[in-house]
This record gives sequence, C-alpha cells and structure tokens, in this order.
Amino acid sequence: MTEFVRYECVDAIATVTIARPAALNALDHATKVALRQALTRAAGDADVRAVVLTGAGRAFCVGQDLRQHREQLARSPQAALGTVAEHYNPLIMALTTMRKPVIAAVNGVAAGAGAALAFACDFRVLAETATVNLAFAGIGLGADSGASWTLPRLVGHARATELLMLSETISAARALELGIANRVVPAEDVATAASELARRLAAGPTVAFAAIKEALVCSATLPIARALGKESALQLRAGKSADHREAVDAFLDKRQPRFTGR
Ligand code: T3D
Repeated sequence: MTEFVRYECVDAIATVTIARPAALNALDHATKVALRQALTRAAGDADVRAVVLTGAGRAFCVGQDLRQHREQLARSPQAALGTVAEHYNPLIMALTTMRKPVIAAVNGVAAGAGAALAFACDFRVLAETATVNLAFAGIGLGADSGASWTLPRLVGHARATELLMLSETISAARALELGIANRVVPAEDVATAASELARRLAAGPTVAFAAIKEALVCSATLPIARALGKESALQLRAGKSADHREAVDAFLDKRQPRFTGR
C-alpha cells in the first residue's frame, strides 16, 4: 500500500504489515497515516472478513518513533503531543470498532503504542521470542493509545498498574500467563498460526462476531471514547514535563535519565 505499511488481501483475509524493520517498525508520521488508511480499507471492504496485523523483521512495533518525536517536541510540543488525538486514538478506534475480527500476529517486540495496538486487536498470537513492554512511563509519559482501557480488561487493574508503572519487558510465556496472549507459538510458526485463526474466523459468522465485539466494548463501565479523551488530556500534561523530554533525550543518548519530578 505504501512504503511503510503493506496491505495484502487473500481469501477474505487482509494482512496489514507495519514495514519499517530498520526502525523496529516505530511509528513515524507517514507510517501512522498509512496504517490508518490500511485499517480503514480493511474495515470498508465487505469481502474482508478477518484482518491480521503484524510487523516486518524482528519487531512487531515499538510505538512512537522517538527520533521524530524529539525533533517535533523541539519544534512544537503541541504538535508533537497532538499525535495522540490525531493518530493514535483513531487507530485504536479503527481496531476496536472494526466490524470483523482482528488478530495481532506479534512476531517480535511490542512496546508502547505498539503493544497498545496489539491489545486493541481481538486476538493476540505471540511468537515464543516476542516480548511486551509498556514503555510509556519509561520515557516519562502516562498511558495512551487505549492501553489504560484495554490492558486492565486483559490482565486486571493490579497487573495493569504494575506493567504500566514499571515498564518492564515481559516474555511471551508471561504474556500468556497474564492473559495478554491468546496463543504462543514457535517464532517460525507465528504467521501460519495467525493465518489459520484468521481463516477460521473468516469462515465464521461475521455479523455475529461484529455483534460480540461491539457488546464486549459496550460492556465496559466507561465508553472508550471518553477513556481515550481522558488519557489524551493527562498525556498532554505528562508530555509537557521536563522529565519526559529528559527521558526521551536519555533514551536516544543511551544513558540513564535524570528525573527531576518536574
Ligand atoms: O506525544 C506522543 O508522541 C506520545 C505518544 C506515545 C506513544 C508511544 O508509543 S510512547 C513509547 C515509545 N516507545 C518506547 O519508548 C520504546 C523504546 N524502545 C525500547 O524501550 C527498546 O528499544 C525495546 C524494549 C522496544 C527493544 O529493546 P531491544 O534491546 O530489543 O532493542 P534496542 O537496542 O533498544 O533498540 C534497537 C534500535 O531500535 C535502537 O537503534 P540503534 O541503536 O540500533 O540505532 C533503538 O534506538 C531503536 N528504537 C527502539 N525503539 C525505538 C527506536 N527508535 C525510535 N523510536 C523507538 N520507539
């Protein structure tokens, strides 16, 4: 579809691949736009009955491209932080409101908004070698991309708090124990396992699946649009902090951050 997001449709299954492998599929502006276009295309194509979201190379997706983010923060913090409302929230809404099942084929590391994209899918098939890291707090940010909404529903409030606040990398085996992963398979089988599941779902009652999906979303106490709005507001505050800038600088400079609490 574009240089950074591939779109293939075979036998009623659309496969959307985030394809910036040299950057571990980090999401820069162009990739976010292309990803949304691909998801919109899959949602709007009545011939597509299941969708697989995956990454090229060794990563699934490591979230926001922090190199581009640092440049944008220096130019215009407002514009940099506006990406949550402009790009991430619509991506999560596209996945959670898509009237067909979406499977995340998590072929490698999923971090930050990349992990949140997988959480917003209906199924997660992880490679044994994949890892998950809720990287937001590690760079001085709160949760975004729906992670504070989807993650507690997968693992419960206490574990979600731990994963979000400690930003520790967890293995695929741990993700399975916690309920983040539906299946864990050998790395070389992840695409096949996701395709098999997609094939099964694509051959199933698509309208019923859409009804189940919508019912599950509505069963939550807070509508996702309001939860996302709240996240965006809080993220704006954290994103303007000195500690956020310091942590982004520290990450890219490969040193420990010096947090000042401001
Ligand atoms: O306003 C807003 O923008 C808010 C939006 C926020 C949404 C978010 O997604 S916030 C979270 C952003 N993501 C992260 O903070 C993750 C940062 N990455 C990591 O913590 C680690 O790289 C991983 C745990 C994901 C993987 O670790 P590992 O050891 O497998 O790989 P590595 O050596 O750390 O990274 C390999 C390369 O990828 C490295 O580049 P180099 O040295 O080979 O040139 C590293 O800098 C680069 N990389 C990894 N993550 C990102 C990245 N480059 C840009 N952006 C990244 N997110």
